[in-house]
Amino acid sequence: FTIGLVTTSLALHAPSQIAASVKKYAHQAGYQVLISMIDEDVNQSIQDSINELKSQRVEKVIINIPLESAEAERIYENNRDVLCLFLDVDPTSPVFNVCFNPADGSRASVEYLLNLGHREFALLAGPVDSVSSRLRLQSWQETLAEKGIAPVTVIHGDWSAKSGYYSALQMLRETPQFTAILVGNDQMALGVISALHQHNVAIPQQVSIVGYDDTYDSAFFHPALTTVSLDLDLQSKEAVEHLLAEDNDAMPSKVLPARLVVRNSAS
Ligand code: IPT
Repeated sequence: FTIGLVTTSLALHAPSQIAASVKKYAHQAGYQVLISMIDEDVNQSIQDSINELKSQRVEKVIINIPLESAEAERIYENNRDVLCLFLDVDPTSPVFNVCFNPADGSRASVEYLLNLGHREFALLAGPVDSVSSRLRLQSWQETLAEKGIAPVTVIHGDWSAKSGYYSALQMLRETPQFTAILVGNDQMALGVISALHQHNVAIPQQVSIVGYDDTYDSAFFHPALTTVSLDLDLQSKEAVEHLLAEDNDAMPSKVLPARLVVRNSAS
């Protein structure tokens, strides 16, 4: 018994945590996991990966690649002979998915900073072509707009710590009036923290930072990161359970909550 996992880069912390948890829960259910990692050239290579898995008799596949709903539907339509479950689509998409609510955690983080008195926000989002990145950014912006606040700057990174580092340097150079930075994931927040330390900007006394993911390392950043927590282990568990269910109609798509975890990087 084998299930497939088609995943984005495992150099990223969240997808690698998901892969580890998918393996764990699949093994518990008596299944092996074949992992196919793709990075670029997304559309073509997702189909290549699925074909590769099909040729190894895999009939159930978890897809952790950011996909707009139309793309995910196309993949579903072109692969009726395998059961595909998506982990990184808009949860309202009609395809079979187990995803996080993109709005609740984003909203909670903005409201937390507003209640602390912040009004000058810099936004560091993930890549433009990631659906999760887009939805997180959108709900930050909506929550700020409800209070009549326009962000000081909006920059896109690529999820890596390196991009967080260079984005923070750009913010300090071009729009240094911000008092808080909302960051689209914890790896970029790590880079932001490094840049601010280097420029002797005190966190959280001068600038507050809120991340997103709460991967295993985030509590050990300096300062410990206040962040939106995604229970990636739970997402993986639910995904395996949904995929292996006897009756998939009785186990429809599921939306998981995200919540703010308060540590020391915002005040
Ligand atoms: C999402 C992470 O939040 C982000 O940090 C990045 O690793 C991204 O994955 C890679 O695609 S989690 C995903 C299940 C929405």
